[in-house]
Amino acid sequence: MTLACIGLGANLGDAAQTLRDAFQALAALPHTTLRARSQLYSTPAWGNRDQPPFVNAAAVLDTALAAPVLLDALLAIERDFGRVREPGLHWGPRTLDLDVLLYGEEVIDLPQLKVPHPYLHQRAFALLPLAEIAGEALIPGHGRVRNAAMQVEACGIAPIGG
Ligand code: PH2
Ligand code: MG
Ligand code: MG
Repeated sequence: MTLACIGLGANLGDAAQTLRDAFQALAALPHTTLRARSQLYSTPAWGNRDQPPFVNAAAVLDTALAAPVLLDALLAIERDFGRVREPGLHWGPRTLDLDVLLYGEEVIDLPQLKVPHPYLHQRAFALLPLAEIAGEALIPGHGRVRNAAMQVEACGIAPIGG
């Protein structure tokens, strides 16, 4: 079993309700236990700023699924929640985004999956929720989640409850 940290995000439709439902979908994954879930956070859009603010959160899973299998399961959940990927639109709005942020302390470099998530250590919208439930987790090459969370600019990010 491996502790995998998942980032959740949404900024289309009822994003907060989508994330609550997505936690349940994560808990229902085969060979997987949902160990912890963060509060929901309202976050300004990062990267492509010309889009609505996001709701973000994080989950810790204890899973026997290999990382690529876990990724496929997350993409299937995204599709179940109505995510349509627009070719060529990077960092655009989405009904649900589920990212593998950490997979134990493994470094994974596959075409479809890079772990740790390449931008995790720069992204307050991912680090703040994760620090709430997995502050001690190690981001290979970047130290502990808690320390990384204290070093990023967290302007405009606010917890909005469960
Ligand atoms: N996801 C992105 C790009 N920008 N900004 C916020 N606040 N939250 C996100 O989840 C997010 C983003 C691409 O995955
Ligand atoms: Mg993402
Ligand atoms: Mg994604």
